[in-house]
Amino acid sequence: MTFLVVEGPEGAGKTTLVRWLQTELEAAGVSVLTVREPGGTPVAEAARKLALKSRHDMALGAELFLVLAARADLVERVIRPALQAGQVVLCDRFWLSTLAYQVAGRGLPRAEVDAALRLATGGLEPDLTIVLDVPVTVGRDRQRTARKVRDRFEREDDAFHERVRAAYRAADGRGVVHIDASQSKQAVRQAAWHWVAQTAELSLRGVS
Ligand code: Z5A
Repeated sequence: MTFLVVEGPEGAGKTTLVRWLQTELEAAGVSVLTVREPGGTPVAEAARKLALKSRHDMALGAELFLVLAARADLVERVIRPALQAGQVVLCDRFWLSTLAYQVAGRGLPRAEVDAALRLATGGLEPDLTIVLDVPVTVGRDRQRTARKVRDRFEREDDAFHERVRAAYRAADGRGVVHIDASQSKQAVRQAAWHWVAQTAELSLRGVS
């Protein structure tokens, strides 16, 4: 059982990479479950809709608890059962997103958010977190080209997105690796596969 996460600011190429990794892992005979946050259960999808699309102003704590409610439901009802069944779980965003957006971006206090995160996840930690890094302007341009409809976060100013990016760039700890995602898709895939293959292999052999 291996829990893999892809993280990074808007337009970094997370979804593109997650789709490619799923295809490659399946081609290698690995049973993969792919999810994206916030979302993945009826309750989490309802929370996502409010957190991303609500037209009403909301308290910062309300936004935090929406993303954490989504995570708690996804972890308990989908991620843990899949890991226990021996699947590899591939997740588009996880707890680093909360530290980047709600702590660095919104300014909520780290210690309290850490405690809430532990409660929401039951302490579940990814085996590997790939952090994709792109300059804010590059991410924006990619989204514009992809004609993505902007959500509450994407409508924030550059200063907000620079804080988010800086938090990602500063992220470290167990299983966290960084990839320069302003490179070609091919180069990003190659770098990511190096880490994924290493992590999945170790785990499959029962070493990690
Ligand atoms: N949020 C939060 O606040 N707190 C939390 O705890 C969590 C989430 C979990 C979810 O957004 C929002 O929820 C997020 C933070 C908040 N909002 N923001 N910002 P989402 O799921 O709707 O969207 P996203 O995660 O930000 O995805 P994105 O902006 O669509 O970006 P992406 O997935 O990283 O990029 P992509 O869709 O793979 O690629 C975008 C385009 O770039 C596409 O046309 C690709 O073909 C192209 N691309 C990808 N890679 C490359 C390379 N290497 N070169 C050139 N072009 C590329």
